[in-house]
Amino acid sequence: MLHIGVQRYNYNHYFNGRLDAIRISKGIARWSSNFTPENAGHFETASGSVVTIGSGADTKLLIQSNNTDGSKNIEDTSIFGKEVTVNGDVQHSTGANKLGNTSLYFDGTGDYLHLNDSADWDFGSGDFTIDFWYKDDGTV
Ligand SMILES: [Ca+2]
Repeated sequence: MLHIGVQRYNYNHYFNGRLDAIRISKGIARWSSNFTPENAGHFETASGSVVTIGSGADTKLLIQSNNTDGSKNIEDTSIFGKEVTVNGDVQHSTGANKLGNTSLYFDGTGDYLHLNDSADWDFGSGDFTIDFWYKDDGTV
């Protein structure tokens, strides 16, 4: 399985902050040289919406946040459409969005996303890329 937002070892360290445009890619090293994030072809905004570029078969998971404030309707918009289960109250939230209307807010208490086990999470010895936007609301 894959959990996003919690340390799986003992389930008592939860992420407090925001994530946006979470993408897991297998079989491709997307960022192999210096780049400027806004212009790197990852996502771009057009006509007020988020446009995904490069969401082909290499993209095994893509969780964007472009929803209404407070919505818990969190979806994998890769072509695989994996089921995303919300634990706690992970939700789309306005106020600190990076791409689209919202980002995913994790309040630091019991919040994480669950995805079922998949061979897509086993990277083996090949190339892979995990990328996302991140804003920490907690204290270390
Ligand atoms: Ca919570």
